[in-house]
Amino acid sequence: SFRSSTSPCQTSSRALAEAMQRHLFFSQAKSPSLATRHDHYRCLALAVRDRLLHNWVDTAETYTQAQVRTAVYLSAEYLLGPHLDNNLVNLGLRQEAEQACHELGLDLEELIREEPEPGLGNGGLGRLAACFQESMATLELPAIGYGIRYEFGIFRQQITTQGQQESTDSWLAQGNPWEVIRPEWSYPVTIGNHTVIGVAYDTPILGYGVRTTNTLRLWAASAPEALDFASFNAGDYTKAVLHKMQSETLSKVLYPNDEPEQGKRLRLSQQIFFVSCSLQDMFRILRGQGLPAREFHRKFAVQLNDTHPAIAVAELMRLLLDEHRLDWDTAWGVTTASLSYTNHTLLPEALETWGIDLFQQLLPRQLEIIYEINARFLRMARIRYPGQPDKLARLSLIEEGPHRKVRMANLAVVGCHHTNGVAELHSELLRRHVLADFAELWPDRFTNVTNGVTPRRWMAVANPALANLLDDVIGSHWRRDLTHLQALGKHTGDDAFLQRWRGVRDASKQRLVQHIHQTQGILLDHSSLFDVQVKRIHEYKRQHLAALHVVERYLRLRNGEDLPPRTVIFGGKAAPGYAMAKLIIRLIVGIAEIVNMDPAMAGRLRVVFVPNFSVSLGQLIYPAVDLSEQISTAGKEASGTGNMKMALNGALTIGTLDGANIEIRDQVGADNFFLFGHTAEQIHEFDRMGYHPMPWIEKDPIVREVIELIGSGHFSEGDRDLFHPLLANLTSHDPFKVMADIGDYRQAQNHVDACWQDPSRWARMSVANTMGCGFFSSDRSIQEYAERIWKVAPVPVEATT
Ligand code: 26Y
Repeated sequence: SFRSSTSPCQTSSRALAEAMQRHLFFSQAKSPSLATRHDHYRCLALAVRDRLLHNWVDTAETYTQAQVRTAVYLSAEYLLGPHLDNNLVNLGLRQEAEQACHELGLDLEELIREEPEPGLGNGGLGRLAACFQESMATLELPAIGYGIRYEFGIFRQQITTQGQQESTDSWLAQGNPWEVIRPEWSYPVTIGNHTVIGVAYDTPILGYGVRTTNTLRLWAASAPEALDFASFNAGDYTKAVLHKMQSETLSKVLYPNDEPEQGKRLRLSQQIFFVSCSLQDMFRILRGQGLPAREFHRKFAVQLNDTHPAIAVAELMRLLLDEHRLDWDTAWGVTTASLSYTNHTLLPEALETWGIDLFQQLLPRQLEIIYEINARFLRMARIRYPGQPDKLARLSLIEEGPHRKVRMANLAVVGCHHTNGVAELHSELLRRHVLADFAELWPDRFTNVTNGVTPRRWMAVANPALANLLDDVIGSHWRRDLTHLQALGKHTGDDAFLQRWRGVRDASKQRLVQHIHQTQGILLDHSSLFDVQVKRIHEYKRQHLAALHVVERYLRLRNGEDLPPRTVIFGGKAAPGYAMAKLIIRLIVGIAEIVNMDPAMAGRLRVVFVPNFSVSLGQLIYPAVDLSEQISTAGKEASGTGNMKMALNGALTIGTLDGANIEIRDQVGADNFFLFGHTAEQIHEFDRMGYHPMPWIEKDPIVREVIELIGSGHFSEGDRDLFHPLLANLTSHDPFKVMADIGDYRQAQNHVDACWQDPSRWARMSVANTMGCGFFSSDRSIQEYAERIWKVAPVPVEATT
């Protein structure tokens, strides 16, 4: 049969090498002498794709035959990272690929680096969606991910002396071997007086060690007509293609912000575009299985990744009412039984709202439905809370005032059967503050599902040396059940093991040293303590707190103090319009410049800003971290997931009692965690009583010296004005309480230095971190969603083709 060339018995390295050669000719249309490295990458990718197709097709077939209940993830972002290495690991083909490349005189690692990563997300929320897709497949859950196929993902960041420079990310420029276009599955979406067509592009999501290969279906926007012939014939060529261009703009680019911008027409259009296509696709699947629309909620459990897809509440109602002709009560029953909502932020200013005028223009029917949902909801709430207009005003889906707005979080809570936060503290604060009125009304709707990360990408792929060591010591089962890491407990007293542990960590650090040397020309000392903060740049994440501490160390070293050698590494993108975040980058770059030039700092202190932090760079950096900086103002970071990736790979955390840090500390033990800072409760009290940073600054001579030095232009070529906005903010308002925490942070850092001086103690603490992190697998998170919220069960995939 035509499939015989890719049957599983021929996945040997020889067969893989031959498949690559075949693809060079039949897919790339090249002779070996003309082949570029990218050609070779594509040949390998296509050969791997051939080998996963059976599983992918069998999975679809199984799901269709078995009429299974399906989890649907709706997310505006998927920060997938490169596919090749992950797919090799999940297929169990990593070694064969290495051998095949060797036989062809190629270097697998080099080919892996050729893949442009699909950066279809901003940060934590998008990466979580990607980890969740992989875990759902690994747990053999019938699942579909839906999103947007942005032609341009998150911008590329360059760092100059001027700070961050952005350029476009053309990840599709050389084609994408991992997607399959499905022109037969396309749907119209009407926005204002335009209709846009969404076309499906499917990407396989491979489970680890199972046949299950689920689908991530991303929508690309296209125009119903390529040309307006009336305009064309009249000679107006621009007008003839205008509508096509406008339509395609919809999936052109990812918004590079992780906080909402008011009133962006294109962003609201993107949301309805991908939500409507996805829901129409689900009705198509439902119909294919011979099920009526009123059974929608029995077939699908739909998770909303934050409020970006919350318009689904109104759009699902519209489809049920207008297209499928259900009555209101039946439609509402189906909608609320189908949808559930995850919140990812506590910052009240980050809750999405849309101006009524814009909504009316773009989505008049959906607005009408929202008004009706609100009227019925408030009628019920008025009976529950008679004579409490303030409460009703807070519950309302509409924010009143001169500019009325639709509150998407309220719409999501009202239209969903469950609302969850992403870490214990976050869920607690949601119930107590942000969504308190709703939690009082419907306590049973609120729950917590603590985030997790996939151990395949973040350990097996990113840290093969550690994976090998674990396999030797505790067996290989940790890849499927991360709680097996507990078994490391038996080996913490074993010196030979600890020696190997340190060897693994050292090798990861050397790998990073080599990369930074090659890309930035800075030579780092791998034996120094690697102190790392990589994440989006935000004031609440407090990169400036870490930067001020670096300046303090610089001063102390200049004063002759003897501190253990440190390398402080920063990385992360700032939203292009976020001036303060960009200024923080300039401060770090300015400090790095001075510190790294100063002969007195040689061998003692190095500061690096790694440009363009990404999933691929994360895979390189996380395994090399000794000290993980998780220093957000308590009560601001919903969860964090980088904190998990670092601890899992053996880093020790210096952190506040915020987000999942609290649970990490519980799991790894307080002795193995450097805690500092005020609690969320205390921070809340500051805000209630009126906070001022000045008293904290007055009693801290060191911080005064640090601020003065920065203000003197020492890190800005004598420019005393450059950092003024930052310093003025810290000394007058300090909204994120940097000054209240910096003294305690210093103490914790001193404790870090002391522990680092005892290498075997540090190694034991490092092992304790990996050992304790079994809980933070996204498999565990997904199991919780599946059992408690979705009621979706595993369906193993049989070989059918
Ligand atoms: C409204 C739009 C511009 C927007 C786009 C992206 C708003 C927010 C975001 C992204 C938010 C985000 O990444 N939140 C993070 O989610 C992670 C996964 O749950 C958490 O670990 C992390 O604490 C939280 O900041």
